[in-house]
Amino acid sequence: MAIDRIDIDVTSPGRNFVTAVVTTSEGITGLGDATLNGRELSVASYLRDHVAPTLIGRDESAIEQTWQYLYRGAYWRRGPVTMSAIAAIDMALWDIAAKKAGVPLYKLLGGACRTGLLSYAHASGTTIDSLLAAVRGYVENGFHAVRIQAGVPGLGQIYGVHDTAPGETYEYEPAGRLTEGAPLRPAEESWDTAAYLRHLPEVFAAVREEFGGDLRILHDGHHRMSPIEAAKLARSIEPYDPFWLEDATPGEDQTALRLIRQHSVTPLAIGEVFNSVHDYQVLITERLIDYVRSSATHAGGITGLRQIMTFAGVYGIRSGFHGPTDVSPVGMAANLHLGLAIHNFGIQEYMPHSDVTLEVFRTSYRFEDGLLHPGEAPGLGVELDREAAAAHEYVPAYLPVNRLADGTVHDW
Ligand code: GCO
Ligand code: MG
Repeated sequence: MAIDRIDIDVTSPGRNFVTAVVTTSEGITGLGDATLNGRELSVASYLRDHVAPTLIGRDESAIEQTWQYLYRGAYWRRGPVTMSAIAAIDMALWDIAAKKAGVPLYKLLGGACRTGLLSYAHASGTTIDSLLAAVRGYVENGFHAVRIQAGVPGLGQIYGVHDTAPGETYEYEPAGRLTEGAPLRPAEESWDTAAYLRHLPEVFAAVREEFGGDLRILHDGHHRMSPIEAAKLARSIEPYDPFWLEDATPGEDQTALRLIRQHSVTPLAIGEVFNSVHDYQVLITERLIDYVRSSATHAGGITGLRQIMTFAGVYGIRSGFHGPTDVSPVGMAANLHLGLAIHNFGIQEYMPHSDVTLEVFRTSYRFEDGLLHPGEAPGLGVELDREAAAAHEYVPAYLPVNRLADGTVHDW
């Protein structure tokens, strides 16, 4: 058996997704997610123009070798575009291998280490009251862990904040779709770190007081703080027992986390923008983090993410895989199968996709009593309705740009 055909599908059911569809000479099809938010077409071209033609006729069961061939063979290593492209092929080959074996993928990865995956939802509100209402909705829906993001007095629209009616899940979508005829530019948001640092401990205090000690409370700093600001925040929220503080500082400076660690015992999570095990070298060996935030989609697929988790496991560091709506249902399924099969699973982010997305990508994963499970369908357990997908054409969409009050561009 060999790889016979590779199609790269770009579709936009509510938001953009890039999917590699790999078909073998026996007619088995595997799917891989290659969605890179705001830069989708560059990965599609990387796959179509530079990867797919080199793989036709190769043994589809040589998954590790294909990964190394694409990684080492390109000479130019790492980077989000390359690693998302490798991820898509890798996931598709794992999907094929598990379909051939007739088992859900987690069984090929070593089998289930647990009955389900503890998951966290995104609760947010422009005010503390609306945030509390959103948290309540998730708790009533069975979540034991909730990420909290709140509006900051004096600032307008900021990352991750939106009011929802109680019980309603919010399909968080920071990438703004550009309307025809309008200039092809990202939206702009404003930021003030001092105001945020003053406000957040109050937000944590309110949620902890309202929901008691059992609820796991998470927060995403979204790369906005300097190391000393992050240390100050990590220390100021410590009394409220946070489950984690995510992306406190921009991810590319691994040594920044040393400073946060010197001042606080708040658990730290980082890595959604990383794409290889090398990005974690200092963080893992110096025990500067507690959770790995990568997803299979952006970190070289199941093979790449498994490398990271094996390395992290040596240091007792656990997973907290990235699961926003810009990781497609295929990428989400890959995260779930790996999460079920590794010993050092921690928690899984869960932002449900919209109904229109789920009409195009039919999933078999399920959520019950706060736990996600990848399901028992062979392979990844996701089907792509290619006809339905073709009806949703790509729409340019970009993540916002952040500015300080004086116009300086700040990390978003
Ligand atoms: C998260 C992330 C996302 C990112 C998005 C960018 O923790 O889920 O920060 O919300 O902003 O994935 O594409
Ligand atoms: Mg994040």
